[in-house]
Formats: sequence, structure tokens, C-alpha cells
Amino acid sequence: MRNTIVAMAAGLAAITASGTAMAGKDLDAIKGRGAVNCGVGIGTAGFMLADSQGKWRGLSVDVCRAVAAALFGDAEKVKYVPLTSQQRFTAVQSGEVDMVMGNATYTLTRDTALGLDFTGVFYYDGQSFLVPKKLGVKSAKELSGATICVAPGTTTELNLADYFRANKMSFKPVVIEKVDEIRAAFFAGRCDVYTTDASALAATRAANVPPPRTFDDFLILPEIISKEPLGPVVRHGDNQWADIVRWALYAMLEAEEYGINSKNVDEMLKSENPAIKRILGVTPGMGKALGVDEKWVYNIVKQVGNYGESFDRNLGPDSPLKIDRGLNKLWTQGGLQYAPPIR
Ligand SMILES: N[C@@H](CCC(=O)N[C@@H](CS)C(=O)NCC(=O)O)C(=O)O
Repeated sequence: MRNTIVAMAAGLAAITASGTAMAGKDLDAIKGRGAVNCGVGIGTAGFMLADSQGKWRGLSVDVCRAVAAALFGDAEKVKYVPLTSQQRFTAVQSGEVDMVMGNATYTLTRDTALGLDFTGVFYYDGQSFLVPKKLGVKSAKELSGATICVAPGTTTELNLADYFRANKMSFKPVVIEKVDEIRAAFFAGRCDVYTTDASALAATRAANVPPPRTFDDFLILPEIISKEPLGPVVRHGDNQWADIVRWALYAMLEAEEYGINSKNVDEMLKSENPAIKRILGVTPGMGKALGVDEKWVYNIVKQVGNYGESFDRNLGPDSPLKIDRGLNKLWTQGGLQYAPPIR
């Protein structure tokens, strides 16, 4: 009862204050602490992986870094909190982390009933299946009766059940929470198949196959059985914080679209293009509107790079994964990545 009254009072205060840019309690706490607590996965090459020095790297990590660069002018002001798929939403709901970059698929129920907000899509993914070649399977339609490793609390688990039911096939799930334990179970033959987002399967195949077996001993089946738009997640209640997370990702995309990268960003400060002048804060206004320094995009691009640079370095041609940009190309290149204008 008491909690209900407190919640109602908080709700009323929020309504009264709406219409102004709300610097809510989350942003205040983050500023006071001087670092962003960013929830990530346990360890997946290309997205979120701590190296031997304990430095986190990956596309998902770069979004945390971009947020810190926008807010603090310093991409290093991030504390990484490794979470399993089962833990990640509770951790952001409870305030243990300020945002989650745990390759979370943007769905209606997560965006509403869980009290969360997805602020964009940093990677358009889809679910697939990883199998040993010696299983002799070429298509997901041949998987009836298979034993399948899957993580709990994921869209993966739900899509798997839907797909097999729709195709009148049976399967035996092996449900394991920690991604490293899932991989170990799969490589030990405790399941015939590992299913998750195709990008994470590509990472597993490129980075986790235990010798003497290699990349070539495994196959990702051609079927993509779902839409998995992966987005940054914040909790409901602090719109200005959500805006900073939203626009930090858009800034990485907008910078790529305008040809601004970590190598030429200083030169670009001299550009006569009015859009570039706005983006880089040479013409002020955007930073003020977002409640951050006018150099927010400059700092993101200088310290983290634009979206394409991060993709190439972590997942693309400059990485061991060599994932095709595919749907994650900019809209100007035939892809889906389209940032609203910074103006
Ligand atoms: N996109 C799916 C699945 C994402 C997911 O949690 N996958 C886990 C388990 S396979 C993972 O890859 N986590 C990365 C990690 O912990 O390094 C979802 O949001 O439910």
C-alpha cells in the first residue's frame, strides 16, 4: 500500500514536470557518479569481450563508450557489468546498471510491460542455427528430433518453439544460462545444435571453436527464422537520459553518413557544410538541446569512431569475424541503418 502511494506520488510529479526537458534522477545519479554503468554480456567476440588486460571491446561496448563520450567527453568513463540474458532486464529495472547493451531484441512486451525503453537498433539481426558439419544437415527443416542448446529469458527460446511447432517438428531443448557454458556444452556434443542470433553464432564459430576442430568443422544453417533488432535498453522514468543514449547511437550513424570519421574529424571542423557544422557543434545548439557539451559528436567520433568504423573493426573486414554489413549498411547503401537528422 505504502509503495503504491509512493509510486503514485512519483507518477504525479513526473506528469507535472512533463513538457520540460526532464533531467531525472537517473541522469543526476550518473553525473554524480562520473561513469555510466553499462550492462553487457558475459563475452562474445565482436560485440562485448574483455581482452587480457580487462579492456572491453566490441560494437556493443562502443555504444556504451559513445554514451560516455557524449555525456562526459570521455569514452573511458564506463563501468562494464557482465550479465546473462536472464539477469539483464532485472539489472536495468533495479538500477544496478543505467543501460543494457546485452544484444537485447527490441520487442513490444520488453518495451512496455517490463518498464523498459529501447532507444534504437544498433544491429539488425536474426536467429539461426549452428551445427557441426558432421551432423550432415544442410537446412533447419532437417532438424526434427534434434537436441538444441538455448539460453533462457531470450527471444531465441520463444522463436525456437514457434518455428518447430509451425513446421510440425520436435526438438529437445537444453537450456543453459551462461553463454560460455552453452558453448562448452555444444562443443562437447551435449546438444546437436546451438541456436541464437546469427551474429553471435558467427562470433562463436570464428572465436570459440576448441582445437583441434576449426571454423570449417561447423556450419550456420541458411534459415533466418526471426527478426532480432538489437537495441540499447534503459528503464522508464528519465527521458533525458534515454535521449542521450538514443542520440549517441544516432550520432555514430549520422557521422558515417556525412563521411566524418576518427581520422578526419579535426579537418571536418573546417567544413562549410551546414549539416556537418551542426553535427560537430561548430554551429552550436544540438548539444544544448540534448543537455550535453556542444562537442558531444566530435568526442564520440574522435574517441570511438563512426558506426562503420566500429562495425569494420569489431565485426567486419578488420576483424576475425568478417561478417557482411548486410542489413546494417546505411540506408544510402541499401541497408536499414537510418538515423533521424541531427538538427
Ligand atoms: N537477442 C536475443 C538473444 C540474446 C542473448 O541474450 N543471447 C545470449 C545468450 S546466447 C548472448 O549471446 N549473450 C552474449 C554474452 O553473454 O556474451 C534476446 O534478446 O533475447
